[in-house]
Amino acid sequence: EVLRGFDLQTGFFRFKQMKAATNNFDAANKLGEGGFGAVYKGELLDGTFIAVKQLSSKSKQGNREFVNEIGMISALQHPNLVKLYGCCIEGNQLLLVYEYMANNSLAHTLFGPEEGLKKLDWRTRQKICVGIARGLVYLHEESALKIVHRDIKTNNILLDEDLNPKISDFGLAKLDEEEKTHISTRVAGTIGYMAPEYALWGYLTDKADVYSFGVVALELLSGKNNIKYRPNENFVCLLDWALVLQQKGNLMELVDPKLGSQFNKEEAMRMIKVALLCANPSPALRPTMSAVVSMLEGQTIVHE
Ligand code: ACK
Repeated sequence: EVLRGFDLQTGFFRFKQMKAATNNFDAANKLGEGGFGAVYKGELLDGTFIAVKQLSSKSKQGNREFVNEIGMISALQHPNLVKLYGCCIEGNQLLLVYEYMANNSLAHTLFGPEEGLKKLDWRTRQKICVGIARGLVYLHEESALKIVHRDIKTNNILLDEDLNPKISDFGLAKLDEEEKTHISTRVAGTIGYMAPEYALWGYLTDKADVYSFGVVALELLSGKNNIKYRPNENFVCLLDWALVLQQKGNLMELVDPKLGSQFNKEEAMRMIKVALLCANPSPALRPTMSAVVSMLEGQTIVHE
């Protein structure tokens, strides 16, 4: 696949072309701000849409993560991971060029304007949930690198034109060591999605991603943001509320009322139970992502 602006000789995109593709990084083409800086929509001369991520700060940390991201992503290929077309390093400019994801992030669609949420019927939410899980199976178990993403959240799940989910933002990804454990020197992640052992002690294993996935699955099911949703002053987050409902035997109350009656109760219950297993405070008790996929697909019975 040859893309305009891509220099086959050097393997890099040319800055001039990226400037042209994004209309000189026009504010009107800005898709949003990510952890690294602004992301712009661009169009190559052959009509291919791209998303161009521009590193904003020249901080060492940022640069290191940026280069880390290039190395990581270019080695990864999976239908549930955002595809990296290439990068551009010219002067002090650092750009990452990705495939354009027409439906923005899952956070945008799930928590944004009402029209966004309308697209997310029950089947679509199931498809998104399993897709994210498959992307994580690939990262944790199938890719040669064995990667822990460290920052799985609805903002980092992008949706393509058919609402297929793809995991993005690998800047924080860390190589999973032999033992599948890693004591991190710097905790990076997002409050509301971070596993407790990682947030408190920097103890990082692939089970930290499993926890974050559990939170995302719960958000998908309820249409509510984990930290912004407070049913009343006794609860700090959606997850707390879910645990109370579990004890009361009222788990179905979690299902997004906007789904009306279009969802399948058995499937919804399975998704909630899997989400709660994943969000177990003890990492050892969380399932692996491949176990999650088989539970979501109904191949394995979910025990509480
Ligand atoms: O929720 P959003 O609209 O979707 O806002 C964020 C923003 O840029 C910062 O990350 C959007 N974004 C990131 N990568 C892409 C991409 N490949 N295609 C489309 N939008 C993207 C994201």
